[in-house]
Amino acid sequence: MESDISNLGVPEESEEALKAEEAIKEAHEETKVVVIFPARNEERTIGQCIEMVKKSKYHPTVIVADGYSTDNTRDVAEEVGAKVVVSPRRIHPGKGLAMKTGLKVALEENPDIVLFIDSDLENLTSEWVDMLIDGILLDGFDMTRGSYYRAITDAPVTKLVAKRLLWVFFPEISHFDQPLTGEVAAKTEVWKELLKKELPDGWGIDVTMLIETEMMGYRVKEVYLGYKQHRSYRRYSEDPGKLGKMAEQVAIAILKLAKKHGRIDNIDEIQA
Ligand SMILES: Nc1nc2c(ncn2[C@@H]2O[C@H](COP(=O)(O)OP(=O)(O)OP(=O)(O)O)[C@@H](O)[C@H]2O)c(=O)[nH]1
Ligand SMILES: [Mg+2]
Repeated sequence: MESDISNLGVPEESEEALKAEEAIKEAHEETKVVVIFPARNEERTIGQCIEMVKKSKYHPTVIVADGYSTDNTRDVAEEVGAKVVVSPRRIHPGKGLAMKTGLKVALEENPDIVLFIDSDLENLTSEWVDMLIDGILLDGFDMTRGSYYRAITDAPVTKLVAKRLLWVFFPEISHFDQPLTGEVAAKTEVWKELLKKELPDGWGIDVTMLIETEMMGYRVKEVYLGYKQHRSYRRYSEDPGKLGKMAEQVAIAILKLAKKHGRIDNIDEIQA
């Protein structure tokens, strides 16, 4: 039997509930959000990704941090209303340099929250943006990070390098399911503090940002976003060797931070 609550004497919307709803609406309207897409040769997905995030209830502005794409990435991005910034140096892999470049430009807009999203996503929706920002605005975290369900053979560097080395050197951070996620939101204050640190120019940047944010004592939360489908997986699914440079740079980033934070001797405790 279906329950009918209409005649239970409970007011449909109490004054308190209305006030809370109003406060949330105000937060959405007043919060300035910038989304940054690092991108290198992503003409096939960048346009749709930008259009999706623009549908977020937080109405973000969008920056594409381009790493000298040789396809039409920059043109497509501008056509759908993004600002394009190009890294100061042509290096590859250069995701870290692109992120830092985009971040500096984003901070000039005095945002409250800046959010990075990969531009090779094929199933991105505006809810991803909403959920990550809700985690900061409504749940009180300083940084939120996307986690997902992925193809079983996806993310070998996460599984075989990042999570294993985090377990050895930073066990308190090893519970993160996706320490290399490209979807990361944080308050401006956190990004400003991170820019004062030594951040790698390549693939080491994501795990470095996670470790440094945790070491500064900020509150970091993983937000489950559902299934992740992205183009890069197809590039290496037949040959994981294509991820060699990424594996190397992620390992080096964690080892350098282990040294910096006095954890390098943890290896003496580990049986090999
Ligand atoms: N600007 C710039 N962006 C890059 C560079 N390399 C990768 N990117 C972008 O960074 C994002 C993540 O790169 P992917 O190749 O998808 O790697 P990933 O998905 O994080 O890692 P996997 O899960 O292991 O595939 C994508 O939006 C890329 O276009 C680069 O050298 N410069
Ligand atoms: Mg990818």
